Amino acid sequence: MTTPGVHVEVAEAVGTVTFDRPEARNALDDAAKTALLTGLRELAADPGVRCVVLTGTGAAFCAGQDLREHVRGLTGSSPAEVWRTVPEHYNPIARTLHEMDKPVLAAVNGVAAGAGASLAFLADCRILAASAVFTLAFAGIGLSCDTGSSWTLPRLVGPTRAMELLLSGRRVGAEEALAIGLATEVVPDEELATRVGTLARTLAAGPTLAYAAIRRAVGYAAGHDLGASLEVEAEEMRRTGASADHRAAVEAFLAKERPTFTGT
Ligand code: T3D
Repeated sequence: MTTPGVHVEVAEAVGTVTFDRPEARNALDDAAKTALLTGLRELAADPGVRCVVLTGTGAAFCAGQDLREHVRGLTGSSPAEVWRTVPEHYNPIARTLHEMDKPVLAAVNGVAAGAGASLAFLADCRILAASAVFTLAFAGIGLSCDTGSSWTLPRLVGPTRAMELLLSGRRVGAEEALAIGLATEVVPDEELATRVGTLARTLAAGPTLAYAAIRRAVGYAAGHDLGASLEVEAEEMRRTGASADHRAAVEAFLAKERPTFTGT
């Protein structure tokens, strides 16, 4: 599916969402945000898609909110309308990424700024090109933070570093991102697509129900105490224990064979 600003394609059980406004560093205007939300919802609902990848065209991953469109809104006849984009676009986009029952990878090919960085932080793994950069650009334009970064960033790097990055908006290069826990892996620029493709296809051929359960358990535990988290772990073990993939995998183990996962 190709819509203005965002391209979505599915191949080999991997759904790839590409931010595609390279003339604006893939900044998100209303059309792009609508296409992003629609595309993510379709990928989330499609049982044939077992891994989702986010990436960008050209020099950037995503520069966050399109500031030209934003200023047009602020200086138009209904400036308050501008802020509807947070509940109507950014929040459901963040929830869809966080709640979908399949792993999400961010292939961060260049700069990820503002909400663009927040989108990458919602992924399970961030594979960075060596030239990629994060910048929490919100305060630099006099704004608070959004798209889940108040929730994800402290969990990724701790509250002290999160506050420093949000207050300063400074650029965090790939090697620093790896050192502080913002990146899963850093690869040479020219190897990013190959590395992410291999990882995405590996995950897409994996135990999808178990991956979804792990996502839910880790997400739940981030906001609950040990006792409650143990209860959720028990429930997810019961759920995944009833799956065809679990049954087939333990039988394959005992037969000293490699398991084949169907995602069921
Ligand atoms: O209601 C709401 O809207 C609130 C929601 C807010 C969520 C947010 O995301 S707030 C944060 C918004 N993003 C930013 O503040 C980042 C702004 N961009 C930059 O700081 C830099 O452009 C980058 C660090 C991303 C990249 O720098 P660089 O040197 O590689 O590129 P550049 O020369 O600055 O930009 C290249 C072009 O992209 C340029 O256009 P031009 O002059 O060639 O016609 C520039 O204006 C355009 N561009 C970059 N970012 C945006 C953008 N155009 C619109 N919106 C952008 N965010």
